[in-house]
Amino acid sequence: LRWLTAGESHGPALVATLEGLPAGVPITTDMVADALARRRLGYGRGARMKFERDEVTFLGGVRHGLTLGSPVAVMVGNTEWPKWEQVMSADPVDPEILAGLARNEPLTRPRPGHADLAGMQKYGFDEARPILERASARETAARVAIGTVARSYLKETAGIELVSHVVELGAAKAPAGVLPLPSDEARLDEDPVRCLDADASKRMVAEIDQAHTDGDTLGGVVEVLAYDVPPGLGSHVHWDRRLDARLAAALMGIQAIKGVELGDGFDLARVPGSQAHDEIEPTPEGIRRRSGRSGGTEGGLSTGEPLRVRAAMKPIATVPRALGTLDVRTGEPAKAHHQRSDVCAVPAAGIVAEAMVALVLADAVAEKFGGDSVAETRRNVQGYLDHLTIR
Ligand code: EPS
Repeated sequence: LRWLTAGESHGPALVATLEGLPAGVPITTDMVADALARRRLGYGRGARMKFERDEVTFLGGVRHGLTLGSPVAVMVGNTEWPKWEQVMSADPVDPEILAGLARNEPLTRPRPGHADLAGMQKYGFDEARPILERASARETAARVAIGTVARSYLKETAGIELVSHVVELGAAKAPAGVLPLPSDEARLDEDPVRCLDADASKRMVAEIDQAHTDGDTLGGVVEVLAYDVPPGLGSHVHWDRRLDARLAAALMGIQAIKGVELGDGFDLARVPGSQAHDEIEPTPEGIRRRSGRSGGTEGGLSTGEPLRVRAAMKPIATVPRALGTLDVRTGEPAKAHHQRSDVCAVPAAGIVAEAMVALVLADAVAEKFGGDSVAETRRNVQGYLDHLTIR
């Protein structure tokens, strides 16, 4: 698969293209709109999530609710655009008009933790707008849009289903070992922080309320699970073919993610080998692992057990209680600019992480099983599973 996104946070739209999926994947505008609506949920999101809408339009690759096998192009329109038409205009705008716009005030006090400063240095800008517009996590809407197509492909061809939940938010933690199933999705989406445990959810909401009062922001940890992943996706033969490496890169590529774990991840480094691995046993239903510590990959290959990956999100960098920085115009110490921000976007990060895991798995399924129609890919998956010599 190949995919790309383009678009700025306050531009007219985000666009994404996805190439390499077969014909016949069910996808509709409503399916993408529903996924985008899930991304906007979550207690602690900022004002923009309330007044802005995501408008979905397929521009190519889909006809009558099914992919055509041609590149899929989708546009997520930004209803805020009329307010930004001059500030973010692609064509030159009369400098006098721009000078009169408060929105166009140069952002010369870079926020610590955002791409602002290093981006200005690298691309030679004297203010942060041209950097933060693209660095913004608004771009994840485009990923969720194509992630929805990838997800439909996984379900149709291999029966793979995904679910995510929030396992930590600030200092509040969900109890370990409680894993949601895909059928828990509606229940998770109803929870203000997308946490399975009601008591932990209350503590997470309280953490967000406290951070809001304190003029602060919070991060957390999300976990994505994928069920019915066949054994043998990815490969042990080379570093960049390892499924775990591809998942780690994809999740680390989400704005504000600072850590990724496969299965029990860092905890595995703290226990002896006898407690770190998943013992294998033959059962009447086939080969099983007795535990899921590895997160469903061994040696860079999927094992056939549920896949489990975690991503740690740092707190939002636009901190209301503004952090120390400099004003690049004067070189003098200053407070970082802040207009508005989310207190916490961890629940939304779970939805984005699902999209990234779906894209990585779709890539791995397409690579292993090929096929130009959903029916052909499905036959290939079934043929592989039917002819596994060890199972
Ligand atoms: C973002 C900052 C906020 C968020 C935005 C991501 O936007 P603004 O600076 O306009 O208030 O609302 O997220 C989205 C718009 C979105 O759709 O997720 C940032 O700096 O990353």
